[in-house]
Amino acid sequence: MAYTLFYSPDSANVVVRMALEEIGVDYGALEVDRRQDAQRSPAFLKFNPQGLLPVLVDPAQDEPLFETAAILLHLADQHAALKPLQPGARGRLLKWLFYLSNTLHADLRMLFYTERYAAEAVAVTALRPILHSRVLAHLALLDAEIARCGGPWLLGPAVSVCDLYLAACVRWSQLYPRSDTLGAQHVHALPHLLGLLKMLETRPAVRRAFGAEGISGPLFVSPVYPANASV
Ligand SMILES: N[C@@H](CCC(=O)N[C@@H](CS)C(=O)NCC(=O)O)C(=O)O
Repeated sequence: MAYTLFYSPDSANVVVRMALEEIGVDYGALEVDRRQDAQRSPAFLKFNPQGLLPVLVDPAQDEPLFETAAILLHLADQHAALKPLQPGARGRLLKWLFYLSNTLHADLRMLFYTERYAAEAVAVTALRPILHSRVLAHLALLDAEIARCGGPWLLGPAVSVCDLYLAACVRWSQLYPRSDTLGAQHVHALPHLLGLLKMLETRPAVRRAFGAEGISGPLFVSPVYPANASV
């Protein structure tokens, strides 16, 4: 039986969708309307009590999966795809996947939803530049890692789930929050990361994944807002 992906256009589900398209596995997709706050509806909270996207239902699992990195790792393991296959590289896959999830994505979430972390407007304004510097430092570290391991991908010669996650984070950093984004010049200053993003952007599976969410044009460097964006 096929997977079901719960999604909202350009939300973290697009990372999972890239993985599903790259693997070439059959899946269905159900939209959760964030404009109506449907991610907080009792019906959706049964799938993810955090009220966050993405959720992936795998009929072979006893519960729906949430957390982007967990879903990516599950898919990579199930299909022996989008990960280095040599046992000695397992640690590298895990450490960078967790880094993307609990450091880069977590700081981006603070940027996107700063008012949830700081009660007063003045604190929100003060926090944003700190978060911008943190995100830029993370991207610089990732750029250095691509160079260190010989590239062109984050884990070396083969594309992995980490590249999909990283590229989406770079995309969102240039789009959200709409009032205060990182400019594309920061990405242009990181040549190894830039090369990775440009390569990923041309992959048919990646374009299919974004296309399925109504997103076209440049995806990872100077991206444009999707007409159907929910945020
Ligand atoms: N830690 C979660 C974060 C997911 C997340 O931030 N999802 C956002 C969309 S990109 C969301 O559902 N936001 C709705 C909300 O916060 O109300 C993961 O890795 O899946």
